[in-house]
Amino acid sequence: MATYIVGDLHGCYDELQILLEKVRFDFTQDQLYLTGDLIARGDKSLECLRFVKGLGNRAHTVLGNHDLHLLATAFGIKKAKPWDKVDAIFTAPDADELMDWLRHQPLFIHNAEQGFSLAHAGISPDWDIPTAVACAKEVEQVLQSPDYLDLLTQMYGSQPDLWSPQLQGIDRLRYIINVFTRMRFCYTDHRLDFECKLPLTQAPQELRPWFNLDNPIFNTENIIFGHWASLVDTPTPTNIYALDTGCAWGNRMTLLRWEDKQFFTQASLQAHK
Ligand SMILES: [Mn+2]
Repeated sequence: MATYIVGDLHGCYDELQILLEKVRFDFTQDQLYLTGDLIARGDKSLECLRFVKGLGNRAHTVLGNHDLHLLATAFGIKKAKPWDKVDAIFTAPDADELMDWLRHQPLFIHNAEQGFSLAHAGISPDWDIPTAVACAKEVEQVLQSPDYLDLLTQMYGSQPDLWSPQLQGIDRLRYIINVFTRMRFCYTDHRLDFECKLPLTQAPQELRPWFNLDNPIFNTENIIFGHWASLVDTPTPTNIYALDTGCAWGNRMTLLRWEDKQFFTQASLQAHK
């Protein structure tokens, strides 16, 4: 049995299949973890959703910002962006099952046995692992409850940008969602920044990637994430695994085999402007 973790699919179904063939993924024994953002940008978002759902308990994904946005769009809260190329999902005969399945996926996976944690964007500089586990559960419970439409309507926005255990209600849930699905840079006082789109080397001095802030788990915990495609080819600490290498942007898809830490990559097959 082997454990694989793949970066954001973003509709790049063919590249995933090539990678799974390359490693001779064993559908009867192996496990596939995914960093979320299964859909949007690439040409085969519907195929990606169906495939991961079809893997059943062999697949473990976390939710990304695009996955949550897809849910909001499917339920009429937001409008689809044409360049996301997700319309085929909404008219598919299995659309309801796919959205129901997606709504039941977690925001965070802590695999204590194999020694890694997985989130789409990252873990708050103010959380330890038990807090991250508990916070993810708080959001998951609402998303899986009859109140999910309220949550999907009110999750948008970038405030509050600083954690406090006293946060309550939608403010608390929005902070948790933003950390797990949207975070990239933070200020040194741990406030989240959502403005800076610059590459790491050009970012203003007061901003740091979240994993460079002073949280002890950022030195000790193996943390795997996606979301930040422009980190491609940027070195990160050895326990910090940035797996989104921008396949949907014409770069490549990255698959990590956890047992021997071997990386497998597949160049994007899509035509790009
Ligand atoms: Mn993302």
